[in-house]
Amino acid sequence: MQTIPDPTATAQDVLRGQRIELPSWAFGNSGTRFKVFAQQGVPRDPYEKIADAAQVHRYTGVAPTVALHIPWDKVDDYEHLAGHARELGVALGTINSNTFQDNDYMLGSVCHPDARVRQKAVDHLLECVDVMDATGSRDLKLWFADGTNYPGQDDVRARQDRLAESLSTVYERLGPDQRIVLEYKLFEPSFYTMDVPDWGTSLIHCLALGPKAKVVVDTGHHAPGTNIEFIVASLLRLDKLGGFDFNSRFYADDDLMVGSADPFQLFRILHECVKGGALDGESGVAFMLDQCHNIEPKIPGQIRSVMNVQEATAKALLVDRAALSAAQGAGDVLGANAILMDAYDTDVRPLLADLRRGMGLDPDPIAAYARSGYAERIAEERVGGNQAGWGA
Ligand code: RM4
Ligand code: MN
Repeated sequence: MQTIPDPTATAQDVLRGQRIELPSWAFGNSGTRFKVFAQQGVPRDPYEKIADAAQVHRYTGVAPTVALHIPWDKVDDYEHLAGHARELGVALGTINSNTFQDNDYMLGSVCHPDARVRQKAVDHLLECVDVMDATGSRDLKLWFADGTNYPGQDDVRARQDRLAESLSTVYERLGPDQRIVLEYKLFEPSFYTMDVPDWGTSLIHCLALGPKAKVVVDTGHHAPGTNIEFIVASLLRLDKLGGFDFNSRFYADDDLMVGSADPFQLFRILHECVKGGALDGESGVAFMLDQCHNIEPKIPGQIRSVMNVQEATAKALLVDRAALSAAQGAGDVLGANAILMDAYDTDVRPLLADLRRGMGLDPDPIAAYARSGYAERIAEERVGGNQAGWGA
């Protein structure tokens, strides 16, 4: 007898294997340029950030790695930090470079007109690769604040040449299993030109570098109304999607909880991921969060974000793809749209609760975390010292 695959069971299999990386900076204090509201129990060093991240993994089961930001997470001994992570059941993930918080970088870093500053920026990126060697990280995530504020301020084309040269020096230094993932951002902090403003520019540089360079799509880094799923489909088609920095935006680079403003957009992105094989372990597509929790508590904020990605993924996995492509092939516009919407309109919370039970987890991660008393414990224990914050 022929067995018909159960779509729910298939979705659960994929969801069980999904991996979502957490940003260390999500656990520190953050805010806007108007005010940073300090919260109780916030980590004071990278060790405590990792301990908090491990809580998110403990209740979701799908977030076993933590991305570091250098120098915010600078420590003397990265192997020791990696050991600490291991003891807590997690591992260190992507290394994020930072060439935007030094006075020397006022006119840029790797694109700066002065060769001395460019060298300083490149040296920092090379140091990040040294960190990757120590932590066993695969990815170096590059985001450059470089750009100009005024027409004529610098030669925009020469800046591209400097960027290409700097990137290729770093690329040459990568080990065989290490990668550069290059992020783009439309505007801010530069307002006339950003040197890597869009996926086309990132892709141009990644193609020139070679197979170990891929594009990162930060969902908050586009103009309003940009069709991000189109970008995702195009990059997957070329095997050039390195990963995501997930977050949510209303206006600009808001860095709010992924899927909160527009869960439908997140679903559409994940639908392209499912079709493009991005959820297969070997795809190399990294699903990372890049968020800050300015007014909500941080650990539950991360748990909620992981759950939002899981919900969008579950819905994307429930799309009846055979029916969809039949409807598309037949030119059935309304039918095809209805098939997609059927999946989106499915309440996947029971499916995910069931998945969690099967993984030996509480079906309600937020409630389980709240019951654990961890928040109260860290508020009591973490007194004295300097709380970590965005930029430290
Ligand atoms: C940037 C960019 C990077 C992130 C920093 C904190 O806007 O999104 O990915 O590392 O912010
Ligand atoms: Mn980002």
